[in-house]
Amino acid sequence: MSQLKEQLLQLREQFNTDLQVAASSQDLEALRVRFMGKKGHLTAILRGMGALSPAERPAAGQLANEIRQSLETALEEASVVIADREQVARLEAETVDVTRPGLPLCVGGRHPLTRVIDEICAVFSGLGYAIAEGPEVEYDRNNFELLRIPEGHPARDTQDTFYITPSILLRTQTSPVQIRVMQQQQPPIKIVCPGKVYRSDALDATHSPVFHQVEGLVVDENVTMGDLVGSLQLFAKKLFGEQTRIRLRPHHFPFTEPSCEVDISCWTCGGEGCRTCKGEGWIEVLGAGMVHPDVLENCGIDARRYSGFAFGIGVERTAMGRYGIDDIRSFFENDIRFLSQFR
Ligand code: 2NM
Repeated sequence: MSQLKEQLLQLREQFNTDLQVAASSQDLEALRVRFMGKKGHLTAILRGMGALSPAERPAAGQLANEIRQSLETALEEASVVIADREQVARLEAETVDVTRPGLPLCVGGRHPLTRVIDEICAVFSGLGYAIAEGPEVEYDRNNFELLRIPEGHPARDTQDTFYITPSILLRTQTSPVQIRVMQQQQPPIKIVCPGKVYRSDALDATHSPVFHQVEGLVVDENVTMGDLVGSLQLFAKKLFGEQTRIRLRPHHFPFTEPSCEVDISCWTCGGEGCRTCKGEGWIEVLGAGMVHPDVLENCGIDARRYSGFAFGIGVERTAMGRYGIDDIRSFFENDIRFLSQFR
């Protein structure tokens, strides 16, 4: 009997020591299995009770029960404390610091070419022009033939044009959009055509095989060169500032007669001559002219009744002048250090 009692008391002592170092609910469960499980220490000791005499059994049984009870109570209490501690740790780990500064938000901006195109279109919208768009893959006929650029004309040189088939190509100007509009509707016509155009040029600081144009077209009764000059003067003032003047120089285009190139007074020096205008006082921004009567007739418009003017603005050239960019390749390289300057 005293040996069994000794064993039970020792068991309780060992249990209490182990309980001290149990740190988690897993530790506790392992402890419970080790002492009170089917193959646990307590069960093993109780098996020894069979060897006791009937007189000794009640007292031994009582002690065993007390000890089992006390182990269970101790486990219970420890489990409440540990569960509580674990809960606190979990909440702490999940805490969100609502006062922390947020992640920086990246706000994009429009590409400088898009900005210039939008600005030009906004000015012409304000002057009553509609915006017309068309395909970048065009018929030879719309891009060249109907614009008085016949086969063999230097402007059709395969070196300057990307052909898809002998009669289909990447447009070299947005004029074919104006051809399409003239074929579909009678005057009055008053449109601008923004878009990408293609020429088989080697890429360098001032040339790109892809660039952008905004072309304008006005066709009505009694449209004169005076209307062209007045309209472009108005456009130049709105886009480059009220003090801007324009200057026309004679030129040649196959699709207009007469034709001219149009300069504006330098927005930096006002005409004195400076770095922006390379000492000229003037900056070339567009080409223009009176639409050739044959072009009108080619599209089903009566050239005896109607006349028109047209112009073409180079978007890259305008943006380079405007923002002081010296290499056309900057527009197409997608370098974020360049682009982020236009937010
Ligand atoms: C330019 C210069 C001069 C032009 C002519 C036409 C059309 F379709 F009416 F004949 N569209 N655009 C034109 C005229 C374009 O770009 C420098």
